[in-house]
Amino acid sequence: MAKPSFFITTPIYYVNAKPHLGTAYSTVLCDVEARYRRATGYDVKFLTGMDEHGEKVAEAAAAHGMTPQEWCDSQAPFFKDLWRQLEISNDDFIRTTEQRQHDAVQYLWERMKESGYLYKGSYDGWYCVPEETYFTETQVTKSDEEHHTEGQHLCPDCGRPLERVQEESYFFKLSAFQDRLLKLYDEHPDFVQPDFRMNEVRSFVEGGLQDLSVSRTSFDWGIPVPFDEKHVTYVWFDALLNYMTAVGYGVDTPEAKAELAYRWPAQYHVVGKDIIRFHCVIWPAMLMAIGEALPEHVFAHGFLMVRNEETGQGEKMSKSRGNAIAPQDVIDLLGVEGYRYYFMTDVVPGEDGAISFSRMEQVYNADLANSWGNLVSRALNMSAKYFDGKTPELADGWADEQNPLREIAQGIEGRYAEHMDKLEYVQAKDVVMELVHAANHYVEDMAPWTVAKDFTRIGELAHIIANLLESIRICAHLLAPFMPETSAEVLRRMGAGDEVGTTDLASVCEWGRLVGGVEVTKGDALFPRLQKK
Ligand code: ME8
Repeated sequence: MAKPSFFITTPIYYVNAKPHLGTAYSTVLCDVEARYRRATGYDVKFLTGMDEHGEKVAEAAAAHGMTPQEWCDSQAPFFKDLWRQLEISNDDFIRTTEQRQHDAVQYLWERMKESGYLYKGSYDGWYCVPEETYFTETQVTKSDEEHHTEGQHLCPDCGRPLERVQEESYFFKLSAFQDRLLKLYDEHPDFVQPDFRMNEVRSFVEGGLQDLSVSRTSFDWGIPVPFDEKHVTYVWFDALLNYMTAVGYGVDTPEAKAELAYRWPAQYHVVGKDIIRFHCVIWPAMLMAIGEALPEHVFAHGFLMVRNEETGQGEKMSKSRGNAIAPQDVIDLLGVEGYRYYFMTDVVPGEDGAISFSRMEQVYNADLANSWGNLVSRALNMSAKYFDGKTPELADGWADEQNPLREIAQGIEGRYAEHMDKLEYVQAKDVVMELVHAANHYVEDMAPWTVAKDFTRIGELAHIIANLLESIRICAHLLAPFMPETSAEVLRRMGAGDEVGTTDLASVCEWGRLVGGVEVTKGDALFPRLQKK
């Protein structure tokens, strides 16, 4: 039977700056889910990419003396290289300056025109370039005199000065969708996750919706409107469509139509809380207007903040505050796998997370060096030492015997999956670490080194080591979405390398699949302990 599709997307990032900890956070978050879904039998499409149009990117290009296209081309490698380094397993990388996006956006314009939800008018209001967002007079706040010229208009979201825009523009009749959006939220309460974000979206829509200007004439770095070439597409109208472009929207071939039917709607758009309105209000309304299916879920994660060690409070990361942390700084400290583990299991995805180097070291040492890494190394060393470089030979029925590890491992995949299905990675990690901790305690309780002194107890020793290795094998599979390379290495070291890349996680996690009498490799420490600097 064909595998079910699972289509998951990151936001496409503006190329005004290099990828940073925040953009990497969303991307790793999706990667973990994509890997988990592949392991549970889905045919995954994991999409990420770059948002290349708009004023912000055009300004960045000009500041570097390049054309916008040259600038975007020069930035693409920074994104692609960091994603490769962070083991991001995306299946596609879309750039909005590609021909496929140009064609899809022009196709969208034609469908919008037919829909009756498009009209020509003129926009007279405020625009925030850093956020690429329109604001009405009533939404903007006046600056306080201390920080800005009196009367200057500031962005209500980011606080930076706004630009006055007066131009001819096409409008999308967003105001016509209020009732339909509210009905969507009522009928699909999990459309926006986590649920407290849904309340935010709902009250925004209840407050009334304004029609949205979706083309620009005072500026030209965008996709031309096919029936009115002096207009270019508003960058968000362009950007949101990337999700459908990547699965064949607007392409008139049987293959593309089949791809679209198979892949769309997406199961998850993962975004930061800053762009919820675009994804939970504007995007579904656009899709309703053109009669396309809506994505199943939008998962909005919080923002990474830097913990101020003096106040204990999380602060916004910024170059001007001098507290920005570069991905490379964290990779240098924790390694790539430690990086992924830290951000994915110590920051609650829905909430803002205060991060710090001291917390990173603490989590790495406690969970990876002292618990997981230590367990693997002890068990493999003992197996090699007591069983001639191999896993113990297993007696028939060995796996049916009761022991505390088997008890925890039973049904573990189901408990873990309940959380992984909802991107609840902290809880999913707790499920796995319970077994890791229990296995470390088991080593102490069973004291295999004492048992090994008495050759009449060799059968007992084989059981102890087998129980440990079996727990490790299962944990390696469950940790693989977070730390793919380490898990693959652990499985290889214990002679279970053929299980790497499973697509049937539930059955490989059944207790009792350990293979006896195969060679083990001791290897170097997986997570050398970090010393306090
Ligand atoms: O908004 N913590 O692009 P963008 C966590 N092009 N995540 C963060 C973060 C932080 N401190 N800072 C940024 C855009 N992010 C549009 C998207 S999608 C059709 C178009 C992440 O480059 C988070 O996912 O400004 C946020 O939503 C995204 O980067 C914004 O990236």
